[in-house]
Amino acid sequence: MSKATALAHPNIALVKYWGKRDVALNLPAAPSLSLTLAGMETRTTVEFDASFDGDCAQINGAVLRGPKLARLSDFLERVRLMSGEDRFARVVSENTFPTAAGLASSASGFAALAAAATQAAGLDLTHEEMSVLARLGSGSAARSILGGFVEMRAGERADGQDSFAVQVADVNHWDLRCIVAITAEGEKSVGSTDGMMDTMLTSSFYDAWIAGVHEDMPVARRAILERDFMALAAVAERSCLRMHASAIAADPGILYWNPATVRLIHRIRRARKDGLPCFFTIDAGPHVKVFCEAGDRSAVEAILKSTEGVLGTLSTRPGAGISVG
Ligand code: 2P0
Repeated sequence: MSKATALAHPNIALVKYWGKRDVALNLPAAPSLSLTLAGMETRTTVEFDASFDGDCAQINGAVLRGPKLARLSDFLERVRLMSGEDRFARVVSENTFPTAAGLASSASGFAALAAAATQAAGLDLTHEEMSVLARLGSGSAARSILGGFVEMRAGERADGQDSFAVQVADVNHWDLRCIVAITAEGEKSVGSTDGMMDTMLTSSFYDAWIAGVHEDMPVARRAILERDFMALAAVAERSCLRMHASAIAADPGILYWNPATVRLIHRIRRARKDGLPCFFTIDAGPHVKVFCEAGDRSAVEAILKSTEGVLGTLSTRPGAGISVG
């Protein structure tokens, strides 16, 4: 078979990934922990054909060029080396959510690409091998290979073969909701890869941030396994704010938030104080993701929708890992 289609979901980190121990291999400096989300998805078709004279790709109908095409082509080259496939590929990908705006499109994008490209090239990889491959495209993509609650291992080996994602709890473990409040249109000003690199090289808070991640991981893992919402709220907000603090302390400082982002932080904390169990997290963009239990979804949505500067909301729930076909 030289053509295959795969589906992948984004994931939202509860303990964030922000820093690499090896830039070329995309090896994270510390572990991270995420929830894979149904309700947003990437569907990608890869076709290898002898008539193509180069790799080509489109995402949501737009033709990819320049550095973005080069990043995708480098990834396909790895698949060609692994499989012996020597033809170029055409990649057609659709996201059901805004691309490159802090909604983890590179996570679901490279997870779906890894699954579709390996299938089209005739490879049969384990989830671990698929996660290692997806990581080479984008660090967070390694987590989207699996469903439910997922831990990314930083690993220690220089070749990165021990740096892959493992499942902590499956998609049915805890019926949480994650409501995304969209607070801006268009692509963010500083991409994750660049923002992370600037933080590593120039932030005086970077070492303290990484040290804190190692403490947060067992706390978050236990909160998930025991379904302790308030414990998860505390560790997830702490991880989010410390990650952003490390970026803000870069030189020049990187600030992903807009006024609506800050407004939402205050509203969510106030709602929690008033008795509604919910917490926020924010990635490399201005949107705010709010977690709650299934029964509190409409109350949380009402708060988000009534906040000035919120352009819309997306409701998501625990999702499955990659699927092919
Ligand atoms: C995360 N983010 O854990 C963190 C929180 C953004 C903020 O993983 O350079 O696009 O491709 O490895 O995967 C975004 O980082 O970066 C990310 P690369 P990626 O979800």
